[in-house]
Amino acid sequence: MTGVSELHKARQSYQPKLPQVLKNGPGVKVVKGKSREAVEDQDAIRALFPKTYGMAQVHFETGGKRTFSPFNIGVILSGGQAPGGHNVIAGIFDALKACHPDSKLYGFLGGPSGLVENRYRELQEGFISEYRNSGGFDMIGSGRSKLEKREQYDAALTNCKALCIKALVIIGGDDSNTNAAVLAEYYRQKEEDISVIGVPKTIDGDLKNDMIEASFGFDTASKVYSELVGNIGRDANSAKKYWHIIKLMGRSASHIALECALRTHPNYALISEEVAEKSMTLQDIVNEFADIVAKRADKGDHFGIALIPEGLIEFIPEMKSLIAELNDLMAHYQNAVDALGDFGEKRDFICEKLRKHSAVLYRSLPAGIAAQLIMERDPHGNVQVSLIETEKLLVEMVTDKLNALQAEGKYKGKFKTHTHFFGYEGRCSFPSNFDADYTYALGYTAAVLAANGLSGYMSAVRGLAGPADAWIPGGIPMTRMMNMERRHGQNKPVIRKALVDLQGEPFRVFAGKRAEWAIGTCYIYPGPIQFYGPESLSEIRTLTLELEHK
Ligand code: FBP
Repeated sequence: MTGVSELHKARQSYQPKLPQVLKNGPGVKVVKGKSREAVEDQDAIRALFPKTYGMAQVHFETGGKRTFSPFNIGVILSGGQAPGGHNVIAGIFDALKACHPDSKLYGFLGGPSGLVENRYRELQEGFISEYRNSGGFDMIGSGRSKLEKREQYDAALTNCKALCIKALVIIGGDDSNTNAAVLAEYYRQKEEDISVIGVPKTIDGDLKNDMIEASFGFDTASKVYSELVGNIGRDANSAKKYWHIIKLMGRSASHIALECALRTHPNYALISEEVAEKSMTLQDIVNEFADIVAKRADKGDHFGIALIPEGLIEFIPEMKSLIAELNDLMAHYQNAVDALGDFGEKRDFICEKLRKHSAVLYRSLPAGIAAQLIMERDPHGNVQVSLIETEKLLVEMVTDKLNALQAEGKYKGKFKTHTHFFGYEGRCSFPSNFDADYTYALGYTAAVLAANGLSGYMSAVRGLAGPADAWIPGGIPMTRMMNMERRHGQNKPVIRKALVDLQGEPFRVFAGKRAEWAIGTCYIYPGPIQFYGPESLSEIRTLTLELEHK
Protein backbone atom coordinates (compact mmCIF):
# COMPACT_ATOMS: atom_id res chain seq x y z
CA MET A 1 0.00 0.00 0.00
CA THR A 2 1.44 3.40 -0.89
CA GLY A 3 0.96 6.45 1.29
CA VAL A 4 -1.32 6.48 4.30
CA SER A 5 -3.14 9.36 5.94
CA GLU A 6 -2.66 10.33 9.58
CA LEU A 7 -6.03 8.86 10.49
CA HIS A 8 -5.18 5.69 8.60
CA LYS A 9 -1.97 5.33 10.63
CA ALA A 10 -3.85 5.91 13.86
CA ARG A 11 -6.54 3.42 12.92
CA GLN A 12 -4.00 0.70 12.08
CA SER A 13 -3.14 0.51 15.76
CA TYR A 14 -6.74 0.51 17.02
CA GLN A 15 -7.38 -2.73 18.90
CA PRO A 16 -10.96 -3.84 18.22
CA LYS A 17 -12.94 -4.84 21.27
CA LEU A 18 -13.87 -8.50 21.64
CA PRO A 19 -16.74 -10.00 23.60
CA GLN A 20 -15.59 -11.07 27.07
CA VAL A 21 -15.87 -14.77 26.27
CA LEU A 22 -13.33 -14.49 23.42
CA LYS A 23 -10.81 -12.34 25.26
CA ASN A 24 -8.75 -15.33 26.39
CA GLY A 25 -8.52 -16.76 22.89
CA PRO A 26 -10.39 -19.23 20.73
CA GLY A 27 -10.38 -22.04 23.30
CA VAL A 28 -14.04 -21.77 24.26
CA LYS A 29 -16.77 -24.26 25.00
CA VAL A 30 -19.27 -24.48 22.16
CA VAL A 31 -22.69 -24.78 23.73
CA LYS A 32 -25.59 -26.06 21.68
CA GLY A 33 -28.97 -24.37 21.98
CA LYS A 34 -32.26 -25.30 20.38
CA SER A 35 -32.29 -27.02 17.03
CA ARG A 36 -33.78 -24.69 14.51
CA GLU A 37 -36.43 -25.09 11.81
CA ALA A 38 -36.46 -22.86 8.73
CA VAL A 39 -38.47 -19.63 8.98
CA GLU A 40 -40.93 -20.96 6.40
CA ASP A 41 -41.39 -23.79 3.90
CA GLN A 42 -39.83 -26.19 6.41
CA ASP A 43 -40.57 -29.38 4.49
CA ALA A 44 -39.09 -28.12 1.24
CA ILE A 45 -35.95 -26.76 2.94
CA ARG A 46 -35.51 -29.93 5.00
CA ALA A 47 -35.70 -32.02 1.83
CA LEU A 48 -33.12 -29.85 0.05
CA PHE A 49 -30.71 -29.71 3.00
CA PRO A 50 -30.84 -33.18 4.57
CA LYS A 51 -27.36 -32.87 6.15
CA THR A 52 -27.48 -29.31 7.45
CA TYR A 53 -31.15 -28.82 8.29
CA GLY A 54 -32.37 -28.55 11.86
CA MET A 55 -28.92 -28.02 13.39
CA ALA A 56 -28.72 -26.39 16.82
CA GLN A 57 -27.69 -22.78 17.13
CA VAL A 58 -24.53 -22.45 19.20
CA HIS A 59 -22.95 -19.92 21.50
CA PHE A 60 -19.63 -19.88 23.33
CA GLU A 61 -18.82 -20.10 27.00
CA THR A 62 -15.45 -19.97 28.73
CA GLY A 63 -13.58 -23.24 29.09
CA GLY A 64 -13.40 -26.01 26.52
CA LYS A 65 -10.74 -27.09 24.08
CA ARG A 66 -7.38 -25.34 24.61
CA THR A 67 -5.13 -26.98 22.04
CA PHE A 68 -5.64 -27.15 18.31
CA SER A 69 -3.71 -28.81 15.52
CA PRO A 70 -2.73 -26.45 12.69
CA PHE A 71 -5.48 -25.96 10.13
CA ASN A 72 -6.02 -23.65 7.17
CA ILE A 73 -8.90 -21.36 6.29
CA GLY A 74 -9.80 -19.80 2.93
CA VAL A 75 -11.72 -16.54 2.85
CA ILE A 76 -13.62 -14.69 0.12
CA LEU A 77 -15.31 -11.31 -0.02
CA SER A 78 -18.45 -11.30 -2.11
CA GLY A 79 -20.57 -8.48 -3.53
CA GLY A 80 -20.55 -4.78 -2.74
CA GLN A 81 -17.99 -3.24 -0.41
CA ALA A 82 -19.02 -2.65 3.20
CA PRO A 83 -16.90 -1.00 5.91
CA GLY A 84 -15.26 -3.59 8.14
CA GLY A 85 -14.54 -6.36 5.63
CA HIS A 86 -10.81 -6.15 6.33
CA ASN A 87 -11.44 -6.58 10.04
CA VAL A 88 -13.40 -9.78 9.47
CA ILE A 89 -10.27 -11.12 7.81
CA ALA A 90 -8.05 -9.77 10.63
CA GLY A 91 -10.35 -11.43 13.20
CA ILE A 92 -10.18 -14.78 11.38
CA PHE A 93 -6.39 -14.46 11.13
CA ASP A 94 -5.85 -13.65 14.80
CA ALA A 95 -8.11 -16.47 15.99
CA LEU A 96 -6.51 -18.91 13.56
CA LYS A 97 -2.98 -18.04 14.69
CA ALA A 98 -4.09 -18.21 18.31
CA CYS A 99 -5.39 -21.72 17.63
CA HIS A 100 -2.01 -22.71 16.25
CA PRO A 101 0.78 -20.50 14.83
CA ASP A 102 1.32 -22.90 11.91
CA SER A 103 -2.24 -22.45 10.70
CA LYS A 104 -2.58 -20.50 7.47
CA LEU A 105 -5.12 -18.11 6.03
CA TYR A 106 -5.62 -17.89 2.28
CA GLY A 107 -7.54 -15.08 0.65
CA PHE A 108 -9.16 -15.90 -2.68
CA LEU A 109 -8.86 -12.91 -4.95
CA GLY A 110 -11.66 -10.97 -6.62
CA GLY A 111 -14.60 -12.71 -4.98
CA PRO A 112 -16.11 -16.14 -5.64
CA SER A 113 -14.44 -16.40 -9.06
CA GLY A 114 -11.04 -16.40 -7.30
CA LEU A 115 -12.07 -19.53 -5.41
CA VAL A 116 -13.23 -21.31 -8.56
CA GLU A 117 -10.28 -20.18 -10.67
CA ASN A 118 -7.73 -20.72 -7.91
CA ARG A 119 -6.50 -17.14 -7.61
CA TYR A 120 -5.30 -16.63 -4.07
CA ARG A 121 -2.61 -15.32 -1.78
CA GLU A 122 -1.55 -16.37 1.65
CA LEU A 123 -2.38 -13.61 4.11
CA GLN A 124 0.34 -12.95 6.62
CA GLU A 125 0.62 -10.58 9.53
CA GLY A 126 2.74 -7.93 7.76
CA PHE A 127 0.25 -7.65 4.93
CA ILE A 128 -2.87 -7.81 7.11
CA SER A 129 -1.59 -5.15 9.50
CA GLU A 130 -1.68 -2.57 6.71
CA TYR A 131 -5.42 -3.08 6.37
CA ARG A 132 -6.57 -3.38 9.99
CA ASN A 133 -9.52 -1.10 10.74
CA SER A 134 -9.50 0.35 7.23
CA GLY A 135 -12.42 0.54 4.81
CA GLY A 136 -12.64 -1.14 1.43
CA PHE A 137 -12.19 -4.68 0.21
CA ASP A 138 -8.93 -4.03 -1.60
CA MET A 139 -6.95 -6.43 0.58
CA ILE A 140 -8.14 -9.33 -1.58
CA GLY A 141 -10.83 -7.73 -3.76
CA SER A 142 -14.44 -8.71 -4.19
CA GLY A 143 -16.72 -9.71 -7.05
CA ARG A 144 -20.32 -10.41 -7.92
CA SER A 145 -19.86 -13.75 -9.64
CA LYS A 146 -22.08 -16.39 -8.10
CA LEU A 147 -21.21 -19.80 -6.70
CA GLU A 148 -24.19 -21.79 -7.83
CA LYS A 149 -23.13 -24.59 -10.15
CA ARG A 150 -21.93 -28.04 -9.25
CA GLU A 151 -18.81 -27.68 -11.42
CA GLN A 152 -17.93 -24.54 -9.46
CA TYR A 153 -18.36 -26.35 -6.13
CA ASP A 154 -16.11 -29.16 -7.36
CA ALA A 155 -13.47 -26.77 -8.66
CA ALA A 156 -13.56 -24.91 -5.34
CA LEU A 157 -13.14 -28.19 -3.50
CA THR A 158 -10.12 -29.20 -5.58
CA ASN A 159 -8.53 -25.80 -4.98
CA CYS A 160 -9.20 -25.94 -1.24
CA LYS A 161 -7.84 -29.46 -0.94
CA ALA A 162 -4.63 -28.42 -2.68
CA LEU A 163 -4.14 -25.79 0.03
CA CYS A 164 -5.26 -28.13 2.87
CA ILE A 165 -8.10 -25.74 3.62
CA LYS A 166 -10.42 -27.08 6.31
CA ALA A 167 -12.89 -24.22 6.26
CA LEU A 168 -14.12 -21.61 3.83
CA VAL A 169 -15.44 -18.30 5.16
CA ILE A 170 -17.76 -16.49 2.76
CA ILE A 171 -18.32 -12.84 3.61
CA GLY A 172 -21.39 -11.65 1.73
CA GLY A 173 -25.03 -10.63 1.56
CA ASP A 174 -28.15 -12.78 1.48
CA ASP A 175 -27.42 -14.32 -1.92
CA SER A 176 -23.78 -15.14 -1.13
CA ASN A 177 -24.77 -16.65 2.20
CA THR A 178 -27.49 -18.66 0.49
CA ASN A 179 -24.79 -20.01 -1.80
CA ALA A 180 -22.59 -20.68 1.25
CA ALA A 181 -25.41 -22.74 2.76
CA VAL A 182 -25.81 -24.72 -0.47
CA LEU A 183 -22.06 -25.31 -0.63
CA ALA A 184 -21.96 -26.47 3.01
CA GLU A 185 -24.73 -28.97 2.29
CA TYR A 186 -23.03 -30.19 -0.89
CA TYR A 187 -19.73 -30.87 0.89
CA ARG A 188 -21.50 -32.60 3.79
CA GLN A 189 -23.40 -34.81 1.34
CA LYS A 190 -20.12 -35.72 -0.35
CA GLU A 191 -18.64 -36.38 3.11
CA GLU A 192 -15.86 -33.91 2.43
CA ASP A 193 -14.04 -32.61 5.49
CA ILE A 194 -14.49 -28.94 4.75
CA SER A 195 -16.68 -26.47 6.58
CA VAL A 196 -18.41 -23.46 5.11
CA ILE A 197 -19.17 -20.49 7.36
CA GLY A 198 -21.00 -17.31 6.31
CA VAL A 199 -20.54 -13.76 7.57
CA PRO A 200 -23.39 -11.21 7.27
CA LYS A 201 -22.24 -8.26 5.16
CA THR A 202 -24.07 -5.46 3.39
CA ILE A 203 -24.46 -1.74 3.87
CA ASP A 204 -28.11 -2.23 2.86
CA GLY A 205 -28.86 -3.68 6.31
CA ASP A 206 -31.23 -6.27 4.88
CA LEU A 207 -29.41 -9.40 6.01
CA LYS A 208 -30.87 -9.60 9.49
CA ASN A 209 -33.49 -11.58 11.35
CA ASP A 210 -34.41 -12.60 14.87
CA MET A 211 -30.93 -14.12 15.29
CA ILE A 212 -28.74 -11.80 13.21
CA GLU A 213 -29.19 -8.31 14.59
CA ALA A 214 -27.36 -6.38 11.87
CA SER A 215 -25.25 -6.86 8.80
CA PHE A 216 -21.88 -5.20 9.07
CA GLY A 217 -21.27 -1.97 7.18
CA PHE A 218 -24.77 -0.59 7.72
CA ASP A 219 -23.66 1.31 10.81
CA THR A 220 -20.78 3.11 9.12
CA ALA A 221 -22.39 3.71 5.75
CA SER A 222 -25.59 5.11 7.21
CA LYS A 223 -23.56 7.38 9.50
CA VAL A 224 -21.57 8.69 6.53
CA TYR A 225 -24.76 9.40 4.57
CA SER A 226 -26.42 10.96 7.61
CA GLU A 227 -23.50 13.30 8.00
CA LEU A 228 -23.79 14.33 4.34
CA VAL A 229 -27.57 14.73 4.50
CA GLY A 230 -27.21 16.80 7.66
CA ASN A 231 -24.60 19.03 6.01
CA ILE A 232 -26.87 19.56 3.03
CA GLY A 233 -29.79 20.28 5.36
CA ARG A 234 -27.76 22.99 7.03
CA ASP A 235 -26.80 24.43 3.65
CA ALA A 236 -30.44 24.41 2.57
CA ASN A 237 -31.48 26.12 5.78
CA SER A 238 -28.70 28.71 5.35
CA ALA A 239 -29.28 29.59 1.71
CA LYS A 240 -33.04 28.98 1.82
CA LYS A 241 -33.31 28.67 -1.94
CA TYR A 242 -32.93 25.01 -2.93
CA TRP A 243 -34.72 21.75 -2.53
CA HIS A 244 -32.20 18.90 -2.32
CA ILE A 245 -33.47 15.55 -3.51
CA ILE A 246 -31.14 12.85 -2.25
CA LYS A 247 -31.20 9.26 -3.40
CA LEU A 248 -29.66 6.84 -0.91
CA MET A 249 -28.24 3.41 -1.65
CA GLY A 250 -30.06 0.28 -0.75
CA ARG A 251 -30.68 -2.02 -3.71
CA SER A 252 -34.00 -3.14 -2.39
CA ALA A 253 -34.81 -2.42 1.26
CA SER A 254 -35.06 1.16 2.60
CA HIS A 255 -33.19 0.66 5.88
CA ILE A 256 -30.57 3.26 4.95
CA ALA A 257 -33.15 5.88 3.97
CA LEU A 258 -35.07 5.22 7.19
CA GLU A 259 -31.96 5.42 9.38
CA CYS A 260 -30.88 8.67 7.69
CA ALA A 261 -34.37 10.11 8.11
CA LEU A 262 -34.36 9.24 11.81
CA ARG A 263 -30.94 10.85 12.17
CA THR A 264 -31.57 14.04 10.18
CA HIS A 265 -35.33 14.78 10.12
CA PRO A 266 -35.80 15.64 6.43
CA ASN A 267 -38.95 17.28 5.06
CA TYR A 268 -39.84 14.24 3.00
CA ALA A 269 -38.57 10.67 3.01
CA LEU A 270 -39.98 7.79 1.06
CA ILE A 271 -39.85 4.26 2.41
CA SER A 272 -40.28 1.82 -0.47
CA GLU A 273 -41.92 -0.84 1.67
CA GLU A 274 -44.69 1.59 2.61
CA VAL A 275 -45.17 2.63 -1.01
CA ALA A 276 -45.70 -1.03 -1.89
CA GLU A 277 -47.98 -1.69 1.09
CA LYS A 278 -50.18 1.28 0.22
CA SER A 279 -50.05 0.43 -3.51
CA MET A 280 -49.03 4.00 -4.27
CA THR A 281 -48.71 5.07 -7.87
CA LEU A 282 -45.94 7.28 -9.15
CA GLN A 283 -48.48 10.09 -9.37
CA ASP A 284 -49.53 9.55 -5.72
CA ILE A 285 -45.92 10.06 -4.68
CA VAL A 286 -45.58 13.14 -6.87
CA ASN A 287 -48.78 14.62 -5.43
CA GLU A 288 -47.68 13.98 -1.86
CA PHE A 289 -44.26 15.52 -2.47
CA ALA A 290 -45.68 18.54 -4.32
CA ASP A 291 -48.14 19.10 -1.50
CA ILE A 292 -45.28 19.41 1.00
CA VAL A 293 -43.39 21.78 -1.30
CA ALA A 294 -46.52 23.92 -1.65
CA LYS A 295 -47.23 23.96 2.09
CA ARG A 296 -43.66 25.00 2.87
CA ALA A 297 -43.90 27.67 0.17
CA ASP A 298 -47.05 29.00 1.86
CA LYS A 299 -44.97 29.82 4.89
CA GLY A 300 -42.21 31.30 2.77
CA ASP A 301 -39.86 28.29 2.83
CA HIS A 302 -38.76 27.54 -0.72
CA PHE A 303 -36.23 24.96 0.35
CA GLY A 304 -36.16 21.47 1.72
CA ILE A 305 -34.62 18.03 1.89
CA ALA A 306 -36.14 14.87 0.44
CA LEU A 307 -34.74 11.34 0.78
CA ILE A 308 -35.43 8.74 -1.89
CA PRO A 309 -34.43 5.08 -1.44
CA GLU A 310 -32.49 3.62 -4.35
CA GLY A 311 -34.84 0.67 -4.78
CA LEU A 312 -38.02 2.78 -4.86
CA ILE A 313 -38.95 2.25 -8.48
CA GLU A 314 -39.39 -1.50 -8.08
CA PHE A 315 -41.70 -1.04 -5.08
CA ILE A 316 -44.21 1.13 -6.94
CA PRO A 317 -46.63 -1.60 -8.04
CA GLU A 318 -47.37 -0.15 -11.49
CA MET A 319 -43.66 0.46 -12.14
CA LYS A 320 -42.82 -3.02 -10.94
CA SER A 321 -45.13 -4.61 -13.48
CA LEU A 322 -43.93 -2.24 -16.20
CA ILE A 323 -40.32 -3.21 -15.43
CA ALA A 324 -41.22 -6.91 -15.42
CA GLU A 325 -42.86 -6.53 -18.84
CA LEU A 326 -39.90 -4.56 -20.13
CA ASN A 327 -37.50 -7.25 -18.86
CA ASP A 328 -39.36 -9.90 -20.84
CA LEU A 329 -39.72 -7.69 -23.86
CA MET A 330 -36.07 -6.69 -23.96
CA ALA A 331 -35.03 -10.33 -23.64
CA HIS A 332 -36.75 -10.87 -27.01
CA TYR A 333 -36.36 -7.57 -28.79
CA GLN A 334 -33.11 -6.01 -27.50
CA ASN A 335 -31.46 -6.22 -30.93
CA ALA A 336 -34.53 -4.93 -32.74
CA VAL A 337 -34.78 -1.98 -30.33
CA ASP A 338 -31.05 -1.23 -30.60
CA ALA A 339 -31.35 -1.17 -34.39
CA LEU A 340 -33.97 1.59 -34.31
CA GLY A 341 -32.85 5.16 -34.82
CA ASP A 342 -33.99 7.76 -32.31
CA PHE A 343 -35.59 7.22 -28.93
CA GLY A 344 -39.04 8.22 -30.21
CA GLU A 345 -39.04 5.24 -32.58
CA LYS A 346 -37.87 2.93 -29.82
CA ARG A 347 -40.61 4.14 -27.51
CA ASP A 348 -43.29 3.62 -30.19
CA PHE A 349 -42.00 0.12 -30.88
CA ILE A 350 -42.06 -0.79 -27.20
CA CYS A 351 -45.45 0.79 -26.49
CA GLU A 352 -47.01 -1.32 -29.24
CA LYS A 353 -45.86 -4.45 -27.44
CA LEU A 354 -46.70 -3.45 -23.86
CA ARG A 355 -50.06 -4.03 -22.22
CA LYS A 356 -52.31 -0.98 -22.41
CA HIS A 357 -51.83 0.30 -18.86
CA SER A 358 -48.06 -0.20 -19.03
CA ALA A 359 -47.88 1.52 -22.42
CA VAL A 360 -49.71 4.58 -21.05
CA LEU A 361 -47.40 4.69 -18.04
CA TYR A 362 -44.27 4.21 -20.15
CA ARG A 363 -45.32 7.00 -22.49
CA SER A 364 -45.99 9.32 -19.54
CA LEU A 365 -42.43 9.00 -18.20
CA PRO A 366 -39.84 11.67 -18.97
CA ALA A 367 -37.82 10.56 -22.02
CA GLY A 368 -34.55 10.27 -20.09
CA ILE A 369 -36.03 7.84 -17.58
CA ALA A 370 -37.94 5.88 -20.24
CA ALA A 371 -34.62 5.46 -22.08
CA GLN A 372 -32.88 4.30 -18.88
CA LEU A 373 -35.53 1.62 -18.45
CA ILE A 374 -34.55 -0.04 -21.71
CA MET A 375 -30.80 0.18 -21.16
CA GLU A 376 -28.62 -2.89 -21.09
CA ARG A 377 -29.84 -5.57 -18.64
CA ASP A 378 -27.74 -7.17 -15.89
CA PRO A 379 -26.50 -10.77 -16.33
CA HIS A 380 -29.90 -12.01 -15.06
CA GLY A 381 -31.82 -10.01 -17.65
CA ASN A 382 -33.05 -7.43 -15.14
CA VAL A 383 -33.02 -3.68 -15.44
CA GLN A 384 -30.16 -2.15 -13.45
CA VAL A 385 -32.17 -0.20 -10.91
CA SER A 386 -29.21 1.71 -9.51
CA LEU A 387 -28.70 3.34 -12.92
CA ILE A 388 -32.23 4.74 -13.02
CA GLU A 389 -32.21 8.32 -11.88
CA THR A 390 -35.34 8.22 -9.72
CA GLU A 391 -34.35 11.47 -8.05
CA LYS A 392 -34.42 13.24 -11.43
CA LEU A 393 -37.67 11.53 -12.39
CA LEU A 394 -39.32 12.90 -9.26
CA VAL A 395 -37.92 16.39 -9.79
CA GLU A 396 -39.33 16.50 -13.32
CA MET A 397 -42.72 15.18 -12.33
CA VAL A 398 -43.03 17.32 -9.17
CA THR A 399 -42.06 20.39 -11.23
CA ASP A 400 -44.85 19.60 -13.69
CA LYS A 401 -47.31 19.15 -10.85
CA LEU A 402 -46.28 22.44 -9.22
CA ASN A 403 -46.64 24.23 -12.55
CA ALA A 404 -50.15 22.85 -12.82
CA LEU A 405 -50.95 23.98 -9.26
CA GLN A 406 -49.50 27.39 -10.05
CA ALA A 407 -51.74 27.68 -13.09
CA GLU A 408 -54.71 26.93 -10.85
CA GLY A 409 -53.55 29.57 -8.39
CA LYS A 410 -52.90 26.95 -5.71
CA TYR A 411 -49.14 27.37 -5.46
CA LYS A 412 -46.90 30.37 -5.42
CA GLY A 413 -43.28 29.58 -5.11
CA LYS A 414 -40.00 28.45 -6.57
CA PHE A 415 -38.83 24.89 -6.82
CA LYS A 416 -35.13 25.14 -7.53
CA THR A 417 -33.53 21.75 -7.05
CA HIS A 418 -30.28 19.87 -6.73
CA THR A 419 -30.18 16.10 -6.94
CA HIS A 420 -27.65 13.83 -5.24
CA PHE A 421 -26.97 10.12 -5.05
CA PHE A 422 -25.11 8.88 -1.99
CA GLY A 423 -23.88 5.32 -2.12
CA TYR A 424 -20.26 4.89 -3.03
CA GLU A 425 -19.35 7.67 -0.57
CA GLY A 426 -20.07 5.34 2.33
CA ARG A 427 -19.19 1.84 1.21
CA CYS A 428 -15.45 2.10 1.83
CA SER A 429 -15.30 4.57 4.68
CA PHE A 430 -13.11 3.75 7.69
CA PRO A 431 -15.37 1.52 9.76
CA SER A 432 -16.90 3.16 12.82
CA ASN A 433 -15.71 1.73 16.14
CA PHE A 434 -18.90 -0.31 16.17
CA ASP A 435 -18.24 -1.83 12.75
CA ALA A 436 -14.51 -2.27 13.47
CA ASP A 437 -15.35 -4.19 16.67
CA TYR A 438 -18.33 -6.06 15.25
CA THR A 439 -16.48 -7.27 12.15
CA TYR A 440 -13.41 -8.31 14.11
CA ALA A 441 -15.66 -10.29 16.47
CA LEU A 442 -17.52 -11.83 13.50
CA GLY A 443 -14.23 -12.95 11.94
CA TYR A 444 -12.91 -14.31 15.24
CA THR A 445 -16.19 -16.15 15.78
CA ALA A 446 -16.12 -17.60 12.26
CA ALA A 447 -12.66 -19.06 12.94
CA VAL A 448 -13.83 -20.55 16.25
CA LEU A 449 -16.79 -22.18 14.49
CA ALA A 450 -14.39 -23.58 11.88
CA ALA A 451 -11.94 -24.78 14.54
CA ASN A 452 -14.80 -26.78 16.02
CA GLY A 453 -15.69 -28.37 12.70
CA LEU A 454 -19.05 -26.63 12.35
CA SER A 455 -20.42 -26.08 8.87
CA GLY A 456 -23.49 -24.41 7.39
CA TYR A 457 -23.45 -21.74 10.12
CA MET A 458 -23.48 -17.99 9.90
CA SER A 459 -21.12 -16.28 12.29
CA ALA A 460 -23.34 -14.36 14.70
CA VAL A 461 -22.61 -11.81 17.38
CA ARG A 462 -25.63 -10.74 19.39
CA GLY A 463 -26.51 -8.16 22.02
CA LEU A 464 -25.13 -5.45 19.74
CA ALA A 465 -27.03 -2.57 21.33
CA GLY A 466 -25.00 -3.16 24.50
CA PRO A 467 -21.25 -2.84 25.09
CA ALA A 468 -18.88 -5.11 23.13
CA ASP A 469 -17.77 -6.85 26.34
CA ALA A 470 -21.23 -8.31 26.76
CA TRP A 471 -21.77 -9.35 23.14
CA ILE A 472 -22.74 -12.98 22.61
CA PRO A 473 -20.79 -14.71 19.85
CA GLY A 474 -21.88 -17.97 18.26
CA GLY A 475 -23.33 -19.51 15.14
CA ILE A 476 -26.78 -19.70 13.60
CA PRO A 477 -27.61 -22.48 11.10
CA MET A 478 -28.15 -20.81 7.74
CA THR A 479 -30.98 -23.16 6.81
CA ARG A 480 -32.88 -21.58 9.72
CA MET A 481 -33.00 -18.27 7.80
CA MET A 482 -34.33 -19.79 4.59
CA ASN A 483 -37.58 -19.94 2.74
CA MET A 484 -38.58 -20.80 -0.81
CA GLU A 485 -38.84 -17.94 -3.30
CA ARG A 486 -39.55 -17.71 -7.00
CA ARG A 487 -36.32 -16.79 -8.81
CA HIS A 488 -36.02 -16.76 -12.59
CA GLY A 489 -39.09 -18.90 -12.99
CA GLN A 490 -38.08 -21.52 -10.41
CA ASN A 491 -38.70 -22.11 -6.71
CA LYS A 492 -35.38 -21.70 -4.92
CA PRO A 493 -34.29 -21.92 -1.29
CA VAL A 494 -32.98 -18.51 -0.26
CA ILE A 495 -32.09 -16.64 2.90
CA ARG A 496 -35.00 -14.30 3.45
CA LYS A 497 -34.17 -10.65 2.90
CA ALA A 498 -35.26 -8.31 5.69
CA LEU A 499 -37.28 -5.42 4.32
CA VAL A 500 -38.27 -2.48 6.53
CA ASP A 501 -40.86 -3.75 9.00
CA LEU A 502 -43.75 -1.30 8.90
CA GLN A 503 -44.84 -2.51 12.35
CA GLY A 504 -41.32 -2.14 13.73
CA GLU A 505 -40.16 0.58 16.09
CA PRO A 506 -37.86 2.47 13.65
CA PHE A 507 -40.64 2.96 11.12
CA ARG A 508 -43.19 3.71 13.85
CA VAL A 509 -41.02 6.51 15.26
CA PHE A 510 -40.45 7.94 11.78
CA ALA A 511 -44.15 7.77 10.87
CA GLY A 512 -45.05 9.54 14.10
CA LYS A 513 -42.77 12.46 13.36
CA ARG A 514 -42.76 12.97 9.61
CA ALA A 515 -45.71 15.38 9.45
CA GLU A 516 -43.93 17.71 11.86
CA TRP A 517 -40.63 17.41 9.95
CA ALA A 518 -42.38 18.05 6.60
CA ILE A 519 -43.55 21.56 7.33
CA GLY A 520 -41.26 22.64 10.13
CA THR A 521 -37.53 22.85 9.54
CA CYS A 522 -36.36 20.39 12.17
CA TYR A 523 -33.07 19.25 10.68
CA ILE A 524 -30.51 17.49 12.85
CA TYR A 525 -26.84 17.66 11.91
CA PRO A 526 -25.20 14.40 12.97
CA GLY A 527 -21.67 15.41 11.93
CA PRO A 528 -18.85 12.97 11.10
CA ILE A 529 -18.21 9.58 12.66
CA GLN A 530 -16.12 9.96 15.80
CA PHE A 531 -13.38 7.41 16.35
CA TYR A 532 -11.92 8.85 19.56
CA GLY A 533 -13.20 10.82 22.54
CA PRO A 534 -16.20 10.28 24.79
CA GLU A 535 -18.01 6.98 24.34
CA SER A 536 -21.27 8.88 24.04
CA LEU A 537 -19.92 9.93 20.63
CA SER A 538 -17.55 7.17 19.56
CA GLU A 539 -19.74 4.22 20.51
CA ILE A 540 -23.13 5.37 19.29
CA ARG A 541 -25.23 2.74 17.53
CA THR A 542 -27.60 3.27 14.66
CA LEU A 543 -31.06 4.36 15.75
CA THR A 544 -32.35 1.34 13.86
CA LEU A 545 -30.40 -1.01 16.12
CA GLU A 546 -31.28 0.90 19.26
CA LEU A 547 -34.98 1.06 18.49
CA GLU A 548 -35.11 -2.58 17.45
CA HIS A 549 -33.13 -3.99 20.35
CA LYS A 550 -33.13 -1.71 23.36
P1 FBP B 1 -24.37 -5.91 -1.49
O1 FBP B 1 -25.79 -6.30 -1.33
O2 FBP B 1 -23.59 -6.81 -2.34
O3 FBP B 1 -23.74 -5.68 -0.15
O4 FBP B 1 -24.29 -4.49 -2.22
C1 FBP B 1 -25.01 -3.41 -1.80
C2 FBP B 1 -24.96 -2.24 -2.76
O5 FBP B 1 -24.12 -1.23 -2.27
C3 FBP B 1 -26.36 -1.70 -3.02
O6 FBP B 1 -26.71 -0.74 -2.05
C4 FBP B 1 -26.25 -1.16 -4.40
O7 FBP B 1 -27.48 -1.17 -5.08
C5 FBP B 1 -25.31 -2.10 -5.07
O8 FBP B 1 -24.48 -2.61 -4.04
C6 FBP B 1 -24.49 -1.47 -6.14
O9 FBP B 1 -23.56 -2.39 -6.58
P2 FBP B 1 -22.63 -2.17 -7.84
O10 FBP B 1 -21.72 -1.04 -7.50
O11 FBP B 1 -21.93 -3.47 -7.98
O12 FBP B 1 -23.53 -1.85 -8.98
